Amino acid sequence: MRCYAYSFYPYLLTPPSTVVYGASYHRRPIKRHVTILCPKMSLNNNNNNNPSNPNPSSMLTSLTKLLWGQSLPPGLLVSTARATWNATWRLMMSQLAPSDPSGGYARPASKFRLPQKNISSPTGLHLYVGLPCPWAHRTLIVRALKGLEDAVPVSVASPGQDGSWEFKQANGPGLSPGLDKANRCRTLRGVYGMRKGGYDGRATVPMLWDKDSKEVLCNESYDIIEFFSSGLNGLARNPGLDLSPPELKGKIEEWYRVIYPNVNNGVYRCGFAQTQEAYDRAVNELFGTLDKLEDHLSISRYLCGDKLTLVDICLFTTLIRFDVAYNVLFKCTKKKLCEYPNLHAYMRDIYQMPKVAETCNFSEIMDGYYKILFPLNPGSIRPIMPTTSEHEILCRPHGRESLSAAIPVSVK
Ligand SMILES: N[C@@H](CCC(=O)N[C@@H](CS)C(=O)NCC(=O)O)C(=O)O
Repeated sequence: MRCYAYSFYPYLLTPPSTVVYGASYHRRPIKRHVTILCPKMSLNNNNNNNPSNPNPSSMLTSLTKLLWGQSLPPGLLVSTARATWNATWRLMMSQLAPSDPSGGYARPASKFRLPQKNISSPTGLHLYVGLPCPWAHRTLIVRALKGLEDAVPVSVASPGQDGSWEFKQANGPGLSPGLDKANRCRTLRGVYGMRKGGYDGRATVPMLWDKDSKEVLCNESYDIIEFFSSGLNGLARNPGLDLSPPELKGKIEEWYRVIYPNVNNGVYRCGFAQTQEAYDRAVNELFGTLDKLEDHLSISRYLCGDKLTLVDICLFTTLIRFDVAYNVLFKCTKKKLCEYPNLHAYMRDIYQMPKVAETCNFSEIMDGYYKILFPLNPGSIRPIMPTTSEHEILCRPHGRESLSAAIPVSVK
């Protein structure tokens, strides 16, 4: 069976209407509800006496009588609606987020990895991203910091109603959703499908495409940022910036082994958990790790000392989404990020680096999470932006310049 970590089919999106009514959990007289919600369904409104010619409104009246008349007590109605909704929710979640037997989110592995490949002529590269996605965001930041905008053009997809990536909007200014500039496809799935041999797996962003060979080079964000950081120096406007210097490689890997499962994927493990136990495990590991990071960042400007590295960028793209999306939608509620002074200042430090703020599009992030992940937010209501994530606040002095890495720090 095909697994979707994000997109799922629209035919599952409309729960039975009984669920909508069943949401009236408060116990008011049932008849009043019926009259208010749909006056035409009034119990005394049956003018059709011919049983051989049932009209839809009399059928509705009978159904209404059955469901909301004396024959179905409210308790039973609520438990029926609950069971129906629960089953529908489980079905939708199984398509949205594959899980292990304990109900924990099991992220599918990326299919196209870079290290095995030999990129002979890096002149036909094209990057596909979506602005809500934290994994794609990593690649945009490294591309910007290294000055690879001309060497690696980008197409920005937006999530369609079923969550799959599309190119349906006219190109706007700067980094905004637009058309597919490399292949003129309407969907990202269409681009993946152009490779020799086709493709029927998950069409995810980020994806690095080779226009010359018409091949997906890579769809794993960490491989792409490593490649952008050190594999394209001949084309980069800022080749001197090394985000993965040899002497820090060990530390970078150590930190990544901590932050990937507990923070980057950890927030998804909270949001996509399908049992209480799986959620409890994920949320404890997430906040346990944030607490450790908060301590560590009180004495170290960046994770590996006084130099920004790839692992900081990986942490940043999760932190910047924390209060606007994960805290609410993924139930990462123990604390907001703004309650961690060091983590918040560290995030501001990176946000204020040249060209980083332009890669953060909060409106796209909020739409991408609240309006697309239907099973987590069936009403699609987008909450108000928290003030602590506004640009002016993120531009406030971070005061981290004075921190030095003189004190030896270990990853635990
Ligand atoms: N391991 C991948 C994860 C990428 C990923 O899950 N991207 C999501 C968006 S945040 C996606 O494109 N999902 C579409 C789908 O699963 O159909 C990476 O780090 O690049």
